[in-house]
Amino acid sequence: MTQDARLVVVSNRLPVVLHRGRDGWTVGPGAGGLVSALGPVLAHRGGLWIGWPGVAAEDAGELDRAVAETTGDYGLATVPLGRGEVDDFYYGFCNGVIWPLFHDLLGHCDFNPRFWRAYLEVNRRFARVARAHARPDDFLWVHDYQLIHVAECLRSEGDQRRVGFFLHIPFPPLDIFLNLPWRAAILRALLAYDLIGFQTGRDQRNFLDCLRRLLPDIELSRGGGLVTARLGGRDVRIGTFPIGIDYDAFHGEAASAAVAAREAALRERLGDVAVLIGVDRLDYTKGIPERLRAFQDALERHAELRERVILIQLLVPSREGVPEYQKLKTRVDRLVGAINGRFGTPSWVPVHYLYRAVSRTDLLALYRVARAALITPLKDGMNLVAKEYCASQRDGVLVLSEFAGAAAQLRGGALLVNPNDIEGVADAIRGAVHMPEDERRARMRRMRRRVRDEDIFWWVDRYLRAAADRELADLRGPAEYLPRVDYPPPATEPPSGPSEA
Ligand code: GDG
Repeated sequence: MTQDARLVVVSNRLPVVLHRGRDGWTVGPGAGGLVSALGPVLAHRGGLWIGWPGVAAEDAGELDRAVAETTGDYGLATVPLGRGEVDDFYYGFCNGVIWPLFHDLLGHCDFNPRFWRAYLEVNRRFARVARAHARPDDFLWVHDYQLIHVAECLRSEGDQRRVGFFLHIPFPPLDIFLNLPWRAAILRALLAYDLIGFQTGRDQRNFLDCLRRLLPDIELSRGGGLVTARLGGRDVRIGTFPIGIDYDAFHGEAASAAVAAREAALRERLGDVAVLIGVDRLDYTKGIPERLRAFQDALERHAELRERVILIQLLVPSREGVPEYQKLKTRVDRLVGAINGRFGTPSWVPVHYLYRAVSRTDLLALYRVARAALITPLKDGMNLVAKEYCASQRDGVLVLSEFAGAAAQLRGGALLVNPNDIEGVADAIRGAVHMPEDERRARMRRMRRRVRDEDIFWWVDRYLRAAADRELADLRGPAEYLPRVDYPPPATEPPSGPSEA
């Protein structure tokens, strides 16, 4: 790829907001970090974004034409999906197989062979649309677990253009990966790319481990921050590219008058309490019940927190048609009710629970008002909320799961917790509430610097430089985060469980 090759982005969803009016569809530009980072690159080099518009083909009507005619800085092309495909490909394989498996949650997987066939068929369709629209010297950048097979589909048609892949979610360890009935096909499909990007050193290590153990003939070599895998005469480069946010946009908007007004109104209504926030899509990977149990334990064991703290838990509805997600919602509803019933008083409700999306202004006001953000996923590719909180705050505390990709970059300032350790998270909540202001500021300053320096534009630039074989020497990503185990234990460490004697 030359440095100025046209860029074609391929992702499951197109970055558009759709509205169906009486006169048909109106299509507006989408918001979000990926769009704001890739938009200027696409506009500058000329480019195209290919994806599913988010409406089943049977309901789409004139949608494809409306999307194609949308004039922006770059082109859009749609991949139509029928209702059955949305069920089997999107809900079935993507969200019922790869999503849980890659988050180490084997018990949530439904390895239905029909889902696999739909996955292959839809990936083939994405590849066909890409071939129809892309020029031979374009660079194709395929995003995420929904589209692992696109490069292989292209190769099977004799297409040798350069294609890169970025995995937004974690890559699982070998023993988990081996459970996948289609493990060999998935591994081979990944090796059809020219560059594979992971969020963290952990994910890259897991992937390389799978390659080493399952493909003994593979040759791996390191250089300039990347690993090159050589197999069957092909080279595939592999690297760690932690995704960032549009720091300036968040930082600037968080300081705006509109957000300040919302924050002041919120503060006045909430009174003199320390506000903790949780902001998540409703998903079983996000550790929401575990977090609520930790909050409950904090109120139980640290009675001084009662009537002094509240938790505002924002849950954005997601994959609502899936029974798994409905069950989770019921569990969360019950836990919230139990905590409020057990600890609430006529003048104090411990958990404020919102089950909907809020506006960006309201989200930023929440970030601003919060003494601490509780970000405790069981596993997460990165977790952008952690970074957005840092960009919006001056003296808040970030309680962050060791298993969020963001831990590798934010370990210098966050209170890192194991989300399964209910008492440990409860103690971190207490620590956050009692932390002196100068320590809070110092920790937040360290994290903010990192989020600012390693923002979404840094991410795009590093990936595209790696794709163009340029200046690899400074490409090294953040070191993998692993908790430390002291041996022998320091004299002050309390025993962690009942003695076995
Ligand atoms: C995948 C990976 C990886 C949330 N509530 C509202 C709202 N949000 C926005 C946040 C944030 C985004 O949604 C959530 O991003 P995450 O990174 O936390 O999570 P996933 O959706 O699971 O994303 C993840 C990511 O891809 C990027 O690579 O970090 O690990 O799972 O931006 O701000 N936005 C508004 N209202 C809400 O109520 N406006």
